[in-house]
Amino acid sequence: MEQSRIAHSIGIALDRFIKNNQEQFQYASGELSQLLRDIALASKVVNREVNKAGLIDIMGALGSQNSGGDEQQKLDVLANIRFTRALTKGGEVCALISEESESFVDLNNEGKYMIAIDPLDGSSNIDVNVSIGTIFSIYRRKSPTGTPIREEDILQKGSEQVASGYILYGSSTMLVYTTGHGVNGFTYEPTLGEYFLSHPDLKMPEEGKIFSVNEGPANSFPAAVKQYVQYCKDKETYIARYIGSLVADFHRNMLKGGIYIYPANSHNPKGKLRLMYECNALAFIAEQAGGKATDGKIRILDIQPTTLHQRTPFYVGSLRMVEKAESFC
Ligand code: AHM
Ligand code: MG
Repeated sequence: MEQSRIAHSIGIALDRFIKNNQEQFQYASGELSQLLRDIALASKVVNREVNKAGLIDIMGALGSQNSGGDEQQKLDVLANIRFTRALTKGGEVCALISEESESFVDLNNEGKYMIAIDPLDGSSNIDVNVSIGTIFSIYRRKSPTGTPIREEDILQKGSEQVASGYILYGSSTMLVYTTGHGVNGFTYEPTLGEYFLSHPDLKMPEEGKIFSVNEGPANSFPAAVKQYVQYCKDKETYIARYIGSLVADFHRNMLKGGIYIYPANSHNPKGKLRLMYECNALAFIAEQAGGKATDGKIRILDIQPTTLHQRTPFYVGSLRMVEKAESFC
């Protein structure tokens, strides 16, 4: 395997890391670097909102408004506004697709990149003080800049991502991303307002012991999934862990070794998770860290999307565990 040339000094600030490694980007024009900085900046604002989420009712009761004079809004809507604003101001993005918007948002015809984003994932955990996350995918547009956005710019396969990442708002806030040269994780230092490299060249253990699946709807899982889940339970060394926030479950499994599954069930015949702004980004990171992501049969990054909000069954995590799960399908 080609040796990664990315400089990995623990403690280096994100901005400097991006600058030092700019030549690693497929298109080293500096715009992708700026785009990553815009995302990091918006995430700091969202992090601030997430951290004071518990106070919103108290402040709301006092009739307070935020600094912009806006009414207090639900956190996921607020996060969508923060990221959209940051990406609009940056000017590098031609179009954005988001879990929060029905159709794509046309931002700037001169922009070279298309972004797919879930601004705040883990909706059931937002109001209860449990870890949540932001997930993003970056694509290069296919049509020439200056022309109207076309469907081919939007509906790209995951294998065409030029970068992807996530922000985990957990006991610490972390930003983890890849540009196709390995995966690096940065931890946020809130008093300095800066991300610092804490997890250089992240590798997912090839084997693991953790299986993460919501077994609530297990009665309506496909037979193969039922069998695989039973296989996991029969393995005495395996343990079950499920937060219900994709980023948090994925991140834990990436560090400790494990598999995350969201299969089809009777409520969600194609699974629950969205291909374009949940699964593709994490699939790219998993593969870059030595793991694997599939819908049970097809590599996630090879699925051709046909609609923005398309759902897919999702199996992601340690290579051997995902291979085993796939063998049941
Ligand atoms: P959301 O986009 O409404 O937040 O749904 C996605 C979330 C994932 O973060 C999580 O893994 C999954 O839904 C949990 O679903 P469930 O509550 O059905 O287990
Ligand atoms: Mg989501």
